[in-house]
Amino acid sequence: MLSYTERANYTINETAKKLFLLMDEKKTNLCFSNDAITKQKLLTLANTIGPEICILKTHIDIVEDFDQDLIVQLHQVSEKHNFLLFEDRKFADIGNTVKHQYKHGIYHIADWADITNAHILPGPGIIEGLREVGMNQHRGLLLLAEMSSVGSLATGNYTDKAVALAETYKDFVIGFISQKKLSDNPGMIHMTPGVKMQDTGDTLGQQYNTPEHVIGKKGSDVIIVGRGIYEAEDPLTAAKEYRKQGWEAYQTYKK
Ligand code: S5P
Repeated sequence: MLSYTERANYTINETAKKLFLLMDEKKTNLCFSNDAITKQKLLTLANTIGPEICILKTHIDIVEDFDQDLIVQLHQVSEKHNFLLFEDRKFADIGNTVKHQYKHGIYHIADWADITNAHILPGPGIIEGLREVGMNQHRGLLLLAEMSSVGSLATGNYTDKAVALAETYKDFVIGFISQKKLSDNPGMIHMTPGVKMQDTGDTLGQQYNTPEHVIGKKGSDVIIVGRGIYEAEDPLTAAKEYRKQGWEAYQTYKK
């Protein structure tokens, strides 16, 4: 297997290149899922966990006191600690609608999120719509090829279709949300949610695996961790541990 830096040569997408280089430079393949519902909590967590991560993932529409200043500050924190911003919007509509959802409304996601993601349920038009907006701003898109939850319908043919679509639109699609490595193209990045060291799941269908399982055994690239970090007694110590385990797992897997 190649290093993340070597893999940067296999993608033409600027955000993907930046991410691969950043991961090696900072020695982290940890994405923190910052699911805070207040501006202050979100920013405090971003500042605390920032030094440990390559990506900060948000659900911007759950923040009760959202305002434009949050975006300004989030951007500043991302520059200070050198990580990318990923808005976990999970677009799912026809091309023309997602184009507006990505660019307009109150969140203007395309203006600040380096990465966003989409379901492929509507077919290629959803990628084309997002691409019309995102390519001009050098953004990257992840396709939801698999999900971590019990009974997910994103399996088999559906998952294969996501891999094929990613190849067709590889100037904009940078990889997948998946539970394992799906593509043999080294330029595609696999990010895996459902990662926690202690629990095996929650009461609403979430299923957890360890960093070692996800990266070391399943060949994913980036671990996405939410409650494992922000509900820990000491979030920074927890983040350091996930970072260490995720990083070591890739170094072993790569050999
Ligand atoms: O299949 C998925 C895809 C995603 S993006 N399963 C997920 O859990 N996610 C997201 O990852 C989910 O929306 C949440 O923000 C995060 C997992 O959070 P945790 O607290 O369970 O680690």
